[in-house]
Amino acid sequence: MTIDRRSMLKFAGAIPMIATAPRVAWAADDNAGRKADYTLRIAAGLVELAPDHIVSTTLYNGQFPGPLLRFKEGQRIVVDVQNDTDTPELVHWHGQMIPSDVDGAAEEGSPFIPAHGMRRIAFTPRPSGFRFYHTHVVAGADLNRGTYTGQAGPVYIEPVNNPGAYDREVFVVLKEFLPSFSQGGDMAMDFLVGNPIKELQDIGKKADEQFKGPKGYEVGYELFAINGKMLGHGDPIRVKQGERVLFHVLNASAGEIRSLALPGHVFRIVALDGNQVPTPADVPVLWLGTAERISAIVEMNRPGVWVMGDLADDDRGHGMGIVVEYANAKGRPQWSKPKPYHWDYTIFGKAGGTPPAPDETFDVTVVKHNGALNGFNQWLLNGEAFSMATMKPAYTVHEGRRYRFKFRNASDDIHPLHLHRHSFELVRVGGKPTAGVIKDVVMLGGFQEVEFDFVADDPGPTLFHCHQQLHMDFGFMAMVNYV
Ligand SMILES: [Cu+2]
Repeated sequence: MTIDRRSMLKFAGAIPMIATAPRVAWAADDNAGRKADYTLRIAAGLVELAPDHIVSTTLYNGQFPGPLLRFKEGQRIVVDVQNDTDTPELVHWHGQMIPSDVDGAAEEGSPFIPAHGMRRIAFTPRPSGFRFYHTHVVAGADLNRGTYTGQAGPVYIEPVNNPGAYDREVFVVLKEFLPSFSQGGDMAMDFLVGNPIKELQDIGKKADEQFKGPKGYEVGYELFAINGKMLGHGDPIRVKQGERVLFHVLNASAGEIRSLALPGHVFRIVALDGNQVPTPADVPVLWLGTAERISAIVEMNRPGVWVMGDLADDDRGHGMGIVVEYANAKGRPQWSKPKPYHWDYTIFGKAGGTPPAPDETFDVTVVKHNGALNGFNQWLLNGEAFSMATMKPAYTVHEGRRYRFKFRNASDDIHPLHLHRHSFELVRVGGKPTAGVIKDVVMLGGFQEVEFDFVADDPGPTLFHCHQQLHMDFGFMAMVNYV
């Protein structure tokens, strides 16, 4: 998925790959009769991760990742979604502020795309930046459903003004394949800044005493890939000395946290979740929770053939990497492990800035009930697991007001918290105050706290959830409802 800026327009024009006109009359649709700008076809297909590793999964337009969709901010688009599978589907437009009925979450009232049926979706893309689209169905115990499949693809919404001081743009989609359940329990990861809070550890310990027994299920993966190819099997990213390459990195995992390093090079982070950061900063390693995006510029000043890959040797060894090759460089791709680096969102914030005081704060404590649901962990927010029957827990907001979520994690898992249809501003992460960092997913560390603000500026039912598929399916969701 390497594209130079010149060929971009050509590429964008080629995207409506399947231009089948819908044979259904679209009543009450202002776009009736108009041809769709894009068509997405959901169907089973094969991904050749490597010649001896061909996996079968559900895909968009028969490919992984799904086609890069380039929209223009404020320019209304029409997408036809054809579902050629046996089960109803949903396409969620992650990171966009669009109406609830097209956002793609059943909890918000978006209609399903029926099995072997079609739905036309029309909306005005916003805000500009790096977004993505993915399925939003419940997988539960079915690892052939939801984000365990290959249903994910990048979206880039062109801003009205495009400043970007770079020579080339490369989209990088990180994804695991062949999931399976295990009960060993994941290894705790300690790459986030901040320290565990004793009070939260005590709450977690009490819950663990109540829910003893074997560890709840976790999901592990056999194969790993960047842009749908295992390390060494796709085309390398070909660069020239002195070039400034803008990487748009998406963690399209169903629940893994990913790291990415390019030996001898630094990433200058310019945007998080598609939103420009107040203070671009150089980092040796990218860390991305599930569904997070990072846009970073790398100055190509160390000729050679390199592996850009995950820090975890096992995951990289099973495919999580891609070769970066300088013009005229030869030899085997080189990897070296960077020094340990702690991920800190606040370094990208506005120095000395303080977000405005919120009109109201929602305090939410996250507790795990180990193995409570037939061996699956159940997740509770202030003692309540999400239920589709009651649509609770729920938080009520008034349009125009500013709200603060304060999450307290009484578990050792890291949770990538995601709010639909709104962006939020980080207020405090790992004990450090910050301002000006606008995101739609943020990692909540084990036994830590995170605070973020959002302005209720997009009326309509709005879903909040942990982006770990296994967590959201077993309780870790809530509604935000406008009065
Ligand atoms: Cu979670």
